[in-house]
Amino acid sequence: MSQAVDQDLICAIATPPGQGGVGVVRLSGPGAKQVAEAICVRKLVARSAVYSQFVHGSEHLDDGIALWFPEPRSFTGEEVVELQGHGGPVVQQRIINALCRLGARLARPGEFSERAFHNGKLDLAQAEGIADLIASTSEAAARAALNTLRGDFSNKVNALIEELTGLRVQVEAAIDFPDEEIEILEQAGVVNALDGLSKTLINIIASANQGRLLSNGVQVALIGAPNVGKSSLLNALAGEDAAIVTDIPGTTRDLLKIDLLVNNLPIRLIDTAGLRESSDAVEQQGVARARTQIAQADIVLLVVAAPDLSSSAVSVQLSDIAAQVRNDEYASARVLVVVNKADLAPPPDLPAEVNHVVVSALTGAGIDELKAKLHEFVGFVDESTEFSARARHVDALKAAADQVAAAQGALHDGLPAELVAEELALAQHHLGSITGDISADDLLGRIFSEFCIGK
Ligand SMILES: Nc1nc2c(ncn2[C@@H]2O[C@H](COP(=O)(O)OP(=O)(O)OP(=O)(O)O)[C@@H](O)[C@H]2O)c(=O)[nH]1
Ligand SMILES: [Mg+2]
Repeated sequence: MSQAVDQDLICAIATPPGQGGVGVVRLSGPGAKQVAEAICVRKLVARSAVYSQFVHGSEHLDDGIALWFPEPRSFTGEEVVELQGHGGPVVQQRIINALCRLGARLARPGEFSERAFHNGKLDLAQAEGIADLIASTSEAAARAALNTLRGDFSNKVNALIEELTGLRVQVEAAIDFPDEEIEILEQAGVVNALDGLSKTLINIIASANQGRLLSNGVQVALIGAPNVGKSSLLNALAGEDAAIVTDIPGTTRDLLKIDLLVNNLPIRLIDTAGLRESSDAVEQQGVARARTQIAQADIVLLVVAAPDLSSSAVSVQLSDIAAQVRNDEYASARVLVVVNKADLAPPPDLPAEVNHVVVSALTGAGIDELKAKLHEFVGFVDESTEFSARARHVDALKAAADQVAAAQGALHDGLPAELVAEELALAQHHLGSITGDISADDLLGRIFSEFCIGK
């Protein structure tokens, strides 16, 4: 790893804020033992629990256990001391203050993991696995994140990188023989190997996408005209009365976001103000906010009410929905039409291109089907996830697959081996960004800054 990293002594409270039986303060960097021994009344012993008073000057701060991990056998790869005391915010803050007076500084979010990464203890995907394990909201997500932390995902990526390296060597060797390049490459099995590589990539992309959905979920926005039952649907999906429901059009003004698990798929469900022209300044702002959600959501649930559809203007409304579905405004999101209030009127025949589901938020009819449709929509298959992943991993895998396809195309078209080698080098570059073999500092900074303090 080439990036410059701070190597000073850092400390942070590693346990969650608030009160708890035990609170852990973590110290990492040169002099960690020396500084910890300045507040412990006993000598520390490598990798052993030492029960001690924690004191600073004449002040008795706490009693607890000190654990010293000499470098490099520690989480960060540096000298680390963990002070396990009582889990109270003031007690722990006093220990932190003492450590800072003795020369440590407060760690930035994710700085321990970042150091572990730079010291080769973890690769980038594994470090992200830690964050996803901590943030996991279901057993399945925790299992998948643990697999990533243990290296399951990285091993697959590294195997691909190794294969690509071998292929590049063969392709580059053929560059010296311009007249026989294609024959040489075919004989060496490069064409077949690239086919195999591309199939493997497709499988890994599918697994990584499952992992991404399981760990990070999807944003789903409820959008539609006033009074169609958007808030009622949010309540029905959440199984609680989270949103205000009235028969007055324009009830919802602000966005209401709730996180829920729909059969293991984490969903952030967003209720929005009914879309209509309004002279009310507050409602106008609500409608503007609703529109921003259309742009940001992974899935838009376009809610309509069955009785409105069976009115005389039905055909106009249906084509209007179809037009909305095709509208550019919804382009990046996937739109699912939800025909609500099916208890009041028979559902209309929607045009085939309109992906829809018929429900009643009032009676609960069709809600399970809606949930299943959400899974189907994002291609999520519960129980099939091997490892956790993130959108950036899926993007990198897809970019690598595109380069491999370009290399296959170049070979097929008889283009010079230099070009094939170049495409393969780019594919390798994209894969390397997953594990952090090749990473820009700003990417690393962004990833680690999203970690919690003390991790
Ligand atoms: N019969 C019936 N009534 C429903 C159903 N869903 C919602 N309603 C009623 O429709 C009215 C409007 O419901 P809301 O959930 O507030 O509608 P909304 O789309 O959030 O409305 P705004 O926030 O004003 O945009 C309420 O009186 C609900 O009880 C349904 O499936 N069947
Ligand atoms: Mg509402």
